[in-house]
Amino acid sequence: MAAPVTLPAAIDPELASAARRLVDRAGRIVIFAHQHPDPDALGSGLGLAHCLRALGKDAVVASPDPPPASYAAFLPGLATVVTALDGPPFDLVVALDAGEMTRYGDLYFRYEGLLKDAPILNMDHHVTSHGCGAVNIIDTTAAATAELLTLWLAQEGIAIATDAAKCLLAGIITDTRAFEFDATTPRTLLTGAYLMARGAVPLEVIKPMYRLRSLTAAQLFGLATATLASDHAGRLTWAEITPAMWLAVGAPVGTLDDGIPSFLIDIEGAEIAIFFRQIAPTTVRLSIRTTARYDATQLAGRFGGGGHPRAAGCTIEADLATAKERALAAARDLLGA
Ligand SMILES: [Mn+2]
Repeated sequence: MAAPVTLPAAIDPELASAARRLVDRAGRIVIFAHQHPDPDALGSGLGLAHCLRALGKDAVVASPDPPPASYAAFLPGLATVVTALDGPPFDLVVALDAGEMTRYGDLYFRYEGLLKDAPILNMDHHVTSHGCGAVNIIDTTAAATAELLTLWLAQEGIAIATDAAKCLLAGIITDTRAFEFDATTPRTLLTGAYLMARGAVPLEVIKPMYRLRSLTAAQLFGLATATLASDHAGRLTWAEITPAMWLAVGAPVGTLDDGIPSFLIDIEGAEIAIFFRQIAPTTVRLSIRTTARYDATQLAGRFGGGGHPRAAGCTIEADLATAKERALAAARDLLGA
């Protein structure tokens, strides 16, 4: 038998107990996942719902937007997530993975009649979070809301059964890209271990999220990456996709081409990578990736785009040859400077 995993009491005990009191007093609980819900919001929500139902509570997860159906592969209970509320009034709202009520769309305001007597418990890990609850458990050192929620459940001695553990681990894995991002700490891994000890399996999340692609997407990947080119001794890499390639595999133009920009920047020696996506005769979208020495927003900014320092994008209204000529000249400028 594996050694038991023990989690630290990471949450201020008074805050943890205040949250516990809100839960103990409530019979009917609605858990909010933010708009365009990601697996952390949904996994945290469903994980908590599974635990609360085991305590005899009536718990439902609600999001203003329907969850992507593909997440059902690794989030047990996904089909129970609702986008509308009804029935008797709720006596607790738990808002997860965002610290402003506006990030939950119009859920709160649309159902104010059902929610007006329900206090709000907010748990989140975003640096921008101010807290939107009567009790706010905000920890920006947590890699995921699911990490923070697991710590709270463990600290309060609330049992996490297998389905809950699977949902919570999915939140941690997706917010860290399988423990790859800087936000991952020893505590994140310990929390993952705690959930694995309760039956969650990392591969069940990692494969569908990051590795599995449809045959059509794989064929498209082959066509696009066959255009791979480079110069500046491999420091600049690029590839392109055209409407003809989408047509050749029978996919709608502009779809199924995820993952190619990261493929281009992961080539050894690459410092700037550009993926040219021609979606119309004179419309070319660029996905730019860079390594730490270069700022992707600087390059995207030259063409009116933006994004993050390592990943940015822009659109050039020109034919593909012209768009490539202009963007590659700008990239060479940056590399030569
Ligand atoms: Mn999150």
